Amino acid sequence: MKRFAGWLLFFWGCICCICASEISITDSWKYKAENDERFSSMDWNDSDWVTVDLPHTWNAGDVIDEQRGYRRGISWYRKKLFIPSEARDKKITLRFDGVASKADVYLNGKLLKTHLGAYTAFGVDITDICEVGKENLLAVKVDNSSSLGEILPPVSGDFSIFGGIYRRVFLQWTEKVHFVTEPYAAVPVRIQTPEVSVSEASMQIVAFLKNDFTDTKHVHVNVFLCDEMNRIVKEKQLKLKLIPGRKYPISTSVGRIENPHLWSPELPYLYTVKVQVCDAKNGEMYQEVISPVGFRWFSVDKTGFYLNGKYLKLRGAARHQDYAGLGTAIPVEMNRRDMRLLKEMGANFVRISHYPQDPEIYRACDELGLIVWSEICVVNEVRKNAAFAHNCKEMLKEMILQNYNHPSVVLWGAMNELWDYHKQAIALARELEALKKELDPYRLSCVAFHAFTWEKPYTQSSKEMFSISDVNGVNVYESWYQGDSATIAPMFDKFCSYSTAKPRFLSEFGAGSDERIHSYTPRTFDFTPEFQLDFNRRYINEMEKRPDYIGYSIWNLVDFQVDGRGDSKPNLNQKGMLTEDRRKKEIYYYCQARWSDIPMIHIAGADWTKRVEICDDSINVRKISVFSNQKTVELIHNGKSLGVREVVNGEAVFAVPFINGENLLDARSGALSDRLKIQMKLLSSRLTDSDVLLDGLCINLGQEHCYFIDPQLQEIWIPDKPYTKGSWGYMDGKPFNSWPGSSHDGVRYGVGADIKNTFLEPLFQTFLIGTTCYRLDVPDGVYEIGFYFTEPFSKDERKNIVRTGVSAEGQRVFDVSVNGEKLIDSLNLADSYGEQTAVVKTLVVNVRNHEGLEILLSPQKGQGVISGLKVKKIR
Ligand code: GCB
Repeated sequence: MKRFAGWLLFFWGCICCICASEISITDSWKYKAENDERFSSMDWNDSDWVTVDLPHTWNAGDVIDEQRGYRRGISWYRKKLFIPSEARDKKITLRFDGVASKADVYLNGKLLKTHLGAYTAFGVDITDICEVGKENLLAVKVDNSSSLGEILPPVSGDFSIFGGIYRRVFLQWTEKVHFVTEPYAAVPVRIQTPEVSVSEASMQIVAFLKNDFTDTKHVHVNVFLCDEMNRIVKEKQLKLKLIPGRKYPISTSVGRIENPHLWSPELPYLYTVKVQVCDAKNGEMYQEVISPVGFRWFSVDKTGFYLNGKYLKLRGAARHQDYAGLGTAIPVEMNRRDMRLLKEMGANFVRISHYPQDPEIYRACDELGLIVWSEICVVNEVRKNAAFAHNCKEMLKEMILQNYNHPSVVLWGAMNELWDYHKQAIALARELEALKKELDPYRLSCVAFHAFTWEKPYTQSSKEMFSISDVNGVNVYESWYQGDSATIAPMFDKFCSYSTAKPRFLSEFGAGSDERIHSYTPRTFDFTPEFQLDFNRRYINEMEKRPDYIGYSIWNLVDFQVDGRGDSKPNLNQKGMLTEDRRKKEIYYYCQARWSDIPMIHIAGADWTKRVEICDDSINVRKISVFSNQKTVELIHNGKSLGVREVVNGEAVFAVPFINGENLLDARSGALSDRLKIQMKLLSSRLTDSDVLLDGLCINLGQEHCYFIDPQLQEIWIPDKPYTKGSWGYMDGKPFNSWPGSSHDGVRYGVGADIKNTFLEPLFQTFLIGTTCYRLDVPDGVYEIGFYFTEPFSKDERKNIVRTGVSAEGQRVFDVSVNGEKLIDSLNLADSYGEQTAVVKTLVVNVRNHEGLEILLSPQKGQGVISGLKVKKIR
């Protein structure tokens, strides 16, 4: 025990240091992707197990990598755990910040805890089992099987559940007089700020103290509230007599704090509360708890959200927690970085969804000034059994009690998009609501509804669901999964007519994008960043006009992995404003221009700097947006000013006369500037013009309005067109580029399938179907022709013979000939290569007598399909 040196400010620094009694145990774990109950035993030989460091998930590459599959099941971890002698005679605990989804924790062969739930922390008391000053054997059985969904949320969801010990683990010890954190790994001391105004605030602390010594202890509990300069603002002392084995509730306030510095997104002022428990006789300190505290008050009604008495429109995004290549096992700093990126975008809000996330996220929100909606993962469905309801409640308790002290947290959520408001679902919603209010009466409760469910006939059950929480969120995807730009605003109105009594929040809206696909005429579900911008622009414009929605949150800050999702990058939800490896998409800059006060300027198109376009003129006029939060911007193109334009809603649009070759764009506003170099290759539509075919003409068949960039070869695949004389195109058949009826009830990009053997899905997912003749009026010479094929439909899909153009037996067989010569005989893509597999065939053809290139796909069974053509003149 260390001696408590008194109340002097001078000693703060020392006190913080002496209280370090926590070790992060991240290195040298042994891992095995198998299940055998004997793995818990101390003498099991794990020398042939893989050595891993935490955080770790066994699914890091699974979801994205088509070879591996998404393993859901049981794995074991083992760790030799040395407990330092400093921990002798102390209360010793292990804290797991997150294990997905079920953990059985054994120490020295004994099962000490089973924890259910992938997204909340838990503690394991090892005091009586562990051997201090020695090595102990920690073994953890981890399970992320889908069957857990029967009793544990989420039953299902549009995100992958990465198995593993994917957050940090700590070995902690305290004196035997200590604050109680179990059973929910709660904050040791709860801080409440029930009354806050500009002139004064109150603060109370609520905790339980326990004496695990065998004799009675007299203690002083010293509470200090310090400002940012570490000056004591308030202090208080309690005197307690602690009988062994009992839990003592503490609830005390520190008196009125005059003229408090308020916490807000503009100025997230944080005080520090220090609570020390010291022996009354000798001043020795048993435990010190340090926690940030922010003073703010908020209220909400149908006119909006008010923070510290001022109207504040909540603007931000939701966040999933995985990262490219790492899955959910990300270094803790990456959590903070995500929040910083969100803040730098000008957001004041984050929906931590659909589950509680790393403690660092909440800390970062406190410090950066982001208002938090945090929810547990009751997504889509509620199982009707008692265990499910119990586990939901446990999870809610953990989320609230672990994150109680964060001033950033304003809204507690429990449910997202239930499909069916059955009796048990409504009962659970009510119970969770009551629990939220019981545990934390100072915050708002919220729920997110799905358009499909509330659009169903307005039944008594939906009426009930709308009446439960303080704030009703709605997830709207008009003009993405369904509807179009004209149905967005009516949908918002409609929700108002359903949720009449409660404040409303647009809790989700979003469109996917892929930096490899671009268009000047973006359309729903084409995955172009241009459509993502168009979509978000419409929603944001609408939301900014509507005080009846207290806020709006874009889905999602980041692209995230979803096993089985068939977008242009399979197994990924691409609605992020950042890519999965956190590169900024154009939409990020757009929001920054609209939301942030920090001066910025950005020329849109940074991910589209290499362009190939058909243009029979020497100048190709294209619109370019400049995003800025300044009043006006000037754009200079190859040294010539295109004028100064007013910035409207974060954007000024210029018509840029692109020339063949390099186009240097220079945007300026006062001292701000941004530069972008766009390499534009203008192709003549007349194939007789000399250079059209020298670098190769890459045509993305089936695609009508998008350009696709192969990031490795830097080839630009241009959209296709019907044939015109002197040029190229399909003579018959039809382009297939979108398809209603995906697993997400919307349209897909082409077939929306994970095409094996390639990363260039957008090239293979769209195709020509039923085409028998494709013509290119090329001049005489020797040509290399690349044919890009795939059987685009799965076996099941081919049962629909009309839609998929197969024969009555589900077959597709065709010949390919060029200029009358059969070069590929009886091509049966599904049988020879497997369905949805990329096949590239390259042939060399000599064109003579001005015959051009005539490619025939002659069907034997069903209709021919072809996804791409690359034609290059080699001689
Ligand atoms: C939703 C869900 C979310 C999905 C999103 C989408 O409504 O709440 O989990 O990821 O739609 O992108 O489809």
